[in-house]
Amino acid sequence: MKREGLESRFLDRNERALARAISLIEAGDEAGQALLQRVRRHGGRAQIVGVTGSPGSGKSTLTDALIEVARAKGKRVAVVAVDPTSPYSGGAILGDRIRMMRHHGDPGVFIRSMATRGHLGGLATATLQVVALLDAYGFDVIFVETVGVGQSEVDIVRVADTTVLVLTPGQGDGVQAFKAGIMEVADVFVINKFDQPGGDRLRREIKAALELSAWAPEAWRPPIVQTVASEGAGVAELFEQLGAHREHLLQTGEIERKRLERVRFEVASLLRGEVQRRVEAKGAAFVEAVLAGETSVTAVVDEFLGAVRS
Ligand SMILES: Nc1nc2c(ncn2[C@@H]2O[C@H](COP(=O)(O)OP(=O)(O)OP(=O)(O)O)[C@@H](O)[C@H]2O)c(=O)[nH]1
Ligand SMILES: [Mg+2]
Repeated sequence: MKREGLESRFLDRNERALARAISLIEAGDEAGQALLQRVRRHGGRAQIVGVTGSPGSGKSTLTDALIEVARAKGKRVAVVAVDPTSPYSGGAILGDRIRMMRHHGDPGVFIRSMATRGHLGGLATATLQVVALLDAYGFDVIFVETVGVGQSEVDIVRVADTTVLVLTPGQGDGVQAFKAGIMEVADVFVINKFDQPGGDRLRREIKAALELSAWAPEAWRPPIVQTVASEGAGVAELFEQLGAHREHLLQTGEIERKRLERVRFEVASLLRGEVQRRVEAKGAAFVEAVLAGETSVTAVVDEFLGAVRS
């Protein structure tokens, strides 16, 4: 009875119902999963944009500026700021919230910070499920801000429709990006803080790196956009490039593949979390048996999978 109420309020685009639904997902509550199952089919229209880059590169400032451009075009925008560094929302998230406060009261803008709580599959699964909710709710653009450090955060970016990699001049950032293997997932490169020295050089470095790849004729060639997010410079062009990439995804049919990939990733990360939990719950006996040569790791896994199946 109560659940049905939540569902219909959610589908009526009641913001408090949305906030409640997200809290249920974050807490790993069954009711959240049930709601998501029922509303998911309403999704599939939003453009999901991952915004990643080193700490302090200007991701939040840029996202905030993008909200402005998107709103001027009548788009409904949601932002999910993922903080993998702390299990509780820390100072950085608070800073983001305050910065984006000017959108408070605008029903076309929804901003949410995420941190790990009760969710079984960890932050990655919870984030994807929240994104699925926001999509079903009816936002046109969903920004997911993550710091490009940990592997799982990179993974979230891998399953966005469009991934924006924010780099800054003068920090050997380009080289760092190569190391993290994140260069390959970027659909749009942003050189933010272009008001600082070294922007042109970074641009040349990225260009040279891109030229090393063999591009199929119909492939999307990642553009390089230079911005001064704190002044809004270059942000309109960035927004245009996001639109161009979406157009490309629609024309090639890639958009559908991305959508399938997200669900696949959601299942995989939830499964990973569940397996981890069960292995930990199993105790130490099997470890001792492996160490004593009484059994093998593969035998333990077989036995374990058997137990999961039953
Ligand atoms: N000079 C200059 N400063 C900028 C620019 N964009 C952002 N900043 C400043 O850089 C600092 C960090 O910006 P944020 O937007 O918080 O960066 P972030 O990448 O979201 O940071 P984390 O979420 O902590 O990883 C802030 O003090 C911004 O005002 C820019 O284009 N030029
Ligand atoms: Mg930020």
